[in-house]
Amino acid sequence: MKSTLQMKRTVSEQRQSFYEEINRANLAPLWEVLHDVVTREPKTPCLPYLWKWADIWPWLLKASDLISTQESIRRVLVLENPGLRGKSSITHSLYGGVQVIMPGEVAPSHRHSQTAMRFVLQGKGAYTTVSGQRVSMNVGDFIITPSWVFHDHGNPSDEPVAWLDGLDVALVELLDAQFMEVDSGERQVVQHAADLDLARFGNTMLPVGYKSHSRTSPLFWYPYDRTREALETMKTQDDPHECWGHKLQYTDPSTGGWAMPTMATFMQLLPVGFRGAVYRSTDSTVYAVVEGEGRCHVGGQTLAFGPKDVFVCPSWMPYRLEATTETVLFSYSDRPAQQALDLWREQIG
Ligand code: 1HN
Repeated sequence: MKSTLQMKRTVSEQRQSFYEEINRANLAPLWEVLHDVVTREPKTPCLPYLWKWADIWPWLLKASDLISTQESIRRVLVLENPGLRGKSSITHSLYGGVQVIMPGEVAPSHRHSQTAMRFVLQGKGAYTTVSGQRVSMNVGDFIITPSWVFHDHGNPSDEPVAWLDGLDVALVELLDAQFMEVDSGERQVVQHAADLDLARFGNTMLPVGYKSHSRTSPLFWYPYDRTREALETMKTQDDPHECWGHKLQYTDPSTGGWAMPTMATFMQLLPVGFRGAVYRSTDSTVYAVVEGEGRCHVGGQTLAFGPKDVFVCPSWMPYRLEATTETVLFSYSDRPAQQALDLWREQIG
């Protein structure tokens, strides 16, 4: 007679050898991993983190001594989430990096299936040409580079210009839908300046007969002065939301929907002394500080932020925002992709 222990061992040994047998045929038992595959709540590798501009900026200048834009194609320091090292990701689905372009440099034209957005952190007078449209890049401007559209950047000014790049890199990789092409020339021929599209689409009106050809906004340039003015008016006449203060989302003016199909972008103002209530949502969010100083309490950490700092709040992790001085925050996340798939959730308070 075998003891119960021996029988148990036998069963577990039998299972183990069964697993090895089916493993050779690329089969695996779901029951061993079910609890990891379907979790009660999001289990993201993304960690909360803050990058201080005071650290990043000297390293960007050092990078500029070590490599040109010509050689690097894009001189960028990737903001790698500490929970996702080596994956070029700031959140599980999105990329974040800080790009600097020195006076006189040109970042050559190319296109890719990844959608990109730029948020200008430092300097003025650089430009990005998006689909033949020359967009000027000044602090606080939000700029869209749609999927599969040629773009080159240049800096004819006499100061370095730096911006935050956000792309849906990991999301596109997950879907195995990556394509990339180098343009025939270094720079595109400029067809028109971005103020034409701002006139066409940026005044709560549309050109008569306009028909959309993509899921990305026809407006590529959202200059900061307009966004700031809107928040200023809201601040004086509206009560701030308990979690996010005064917050606007960037839209495609022809649909009222998100400006990009995969990434949401926002700008919010936290009044001086604001102490936000707890909030969480399933879209891990990247914040860039435009103005002001404050704190983000997230995952047992206090992220003390100031101008040009970048920080991350992971999916479903409760966080709250506080502003010592009046604060303006830009942010982006994969919310439109989650909503398109009926996945997005939030919890307020
Ligand atoms: C890219 O094309 C740019 O065009 C910046 O400025 C960052 C990161 C990953 C893949 C492509 C750019 C990028 C990128």
